[in-house]
Amino acid sequence: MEEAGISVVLGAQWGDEGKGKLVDILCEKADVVARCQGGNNAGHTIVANGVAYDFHILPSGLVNPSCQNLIGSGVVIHIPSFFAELSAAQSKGLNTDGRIFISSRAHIVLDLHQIVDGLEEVALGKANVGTTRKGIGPTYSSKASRSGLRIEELDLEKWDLFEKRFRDLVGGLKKRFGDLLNDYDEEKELAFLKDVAPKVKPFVVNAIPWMNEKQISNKRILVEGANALMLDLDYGTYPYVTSSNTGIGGVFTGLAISPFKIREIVGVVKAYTTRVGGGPFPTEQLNEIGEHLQTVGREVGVTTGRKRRCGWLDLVVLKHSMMVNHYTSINLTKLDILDNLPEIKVAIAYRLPDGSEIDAFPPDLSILKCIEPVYTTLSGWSSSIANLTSYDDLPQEAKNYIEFIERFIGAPIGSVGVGPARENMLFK
Ligand code: 2SA
Ligand code: GDP
Ligand code: MG
Repeated sequence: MEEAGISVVLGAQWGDEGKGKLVDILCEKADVVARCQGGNNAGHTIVANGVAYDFHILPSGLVNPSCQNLIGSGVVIHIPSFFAELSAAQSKGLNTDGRIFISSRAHIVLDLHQIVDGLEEVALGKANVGTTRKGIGPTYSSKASRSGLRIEELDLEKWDLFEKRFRDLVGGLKKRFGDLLNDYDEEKELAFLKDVAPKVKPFVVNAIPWMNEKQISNKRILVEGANALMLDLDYGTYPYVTSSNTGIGGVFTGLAISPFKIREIVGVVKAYTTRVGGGPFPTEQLNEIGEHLQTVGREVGVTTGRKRRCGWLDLVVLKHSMMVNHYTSINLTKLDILDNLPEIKVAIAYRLPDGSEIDAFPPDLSILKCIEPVYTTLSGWSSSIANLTSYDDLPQEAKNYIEFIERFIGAPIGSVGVGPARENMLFK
């Protein structure tokens, strides 16, 4: 991040790899941090100067006082949650004045969308997706069906039009869900939006000229991905995915940036695998290994408090992720969580029921259900690496693990996380 240009940080697995921590480190040298997709389904934990911050919709660049922060056009925003998070950040001592901007094209998540999210999960029988119930899928559905409401519409000067569009959207969903929406108070939500409209306005910018000006003036821009590639609407384990493009594609559709200004695409990879919610997870360990990773790694959802499912590192997943996102380097995180395992397994292929092996991640859920991972076993290091300050001091077994991953996926590992704090990052 020393030079001008754009750095992109993307989750390479099923999320919660530790993107927030890397963004926090990189944003020390950034002028702008931008979110391009997702909403407050994301959850980043940052531990800076002894204070732990949980960010959901706010870009992690708020932790750096000299950074400006953009919630981009591809993001969906639940306004009450935005203000609640903003005041929580302020109460922890962050000065947010004049440092946070919302694209006028970002879509509004209504309380109604959140109710519908729950209904789709339970009443319509999709419970096994295990969404965060933050209204993300229903809001992107409204957007794609052209009935969604954008932030720029929330304006008292054109209130009659907003009210009509709001009532059309609500009416459409009421037709679809009928009595299930009897408890939803349409008038209350509309009154809230009317009241909050003038409070939102100071944050709103036309993000196209805004971002272009930053690029023309050679600002250092950091794009903070939310969720991760295996939750991508097109390239993840569909339909067990979120409703946005979480890969490199979402960076371009969610922000007006030049592909030629991208200097680096950093893939964040957890040293093992976790997943929240339903869906395929070939290397999941429903045994004491999984429990060990869950407990030692404190694998609990930042947004919903759900226990994360845990398993071995899956290099088939990472190769797939690499082929979609083309990482220029990898940040390997939570290596310290593997400290006390005498042996560590990594999946290098999948075996089909007929005994043949595949090394490309299959799009077909019925195939994913019947494959068995093919593992290579590496030696553990059986010592604590949590207080190390130099890459060279890592035990040889840990270096072997890192180099095995590098060779397999064909991208250099530039940094390794050995603890949650800023200083627990070893640069190669
Ligand atoms: P949604 O709510 O429509 O985006 O859910 C669809 C699927 O995407 C998964 N998803 C996530 N997976 C991991 N982490 C996420 N963020 C939170 C965190 C999750 C939490 O940082 O811990 O607190 O539970 C996240 N957001 C969405 C989700 O589990 C569904 O499988
Ligand atoms: P994100 O959604 O990708 O930003 O990740 P989350 O914040 O949801 O989850 C990652 C968790 O791991 C957070 O609690 C971090 O504080 C923590 N963390 C990040 N890197 C490391 C690391 O290298 N070691 C350990 N032990 N914890 C880490
Ligand atoms: Mg997270």
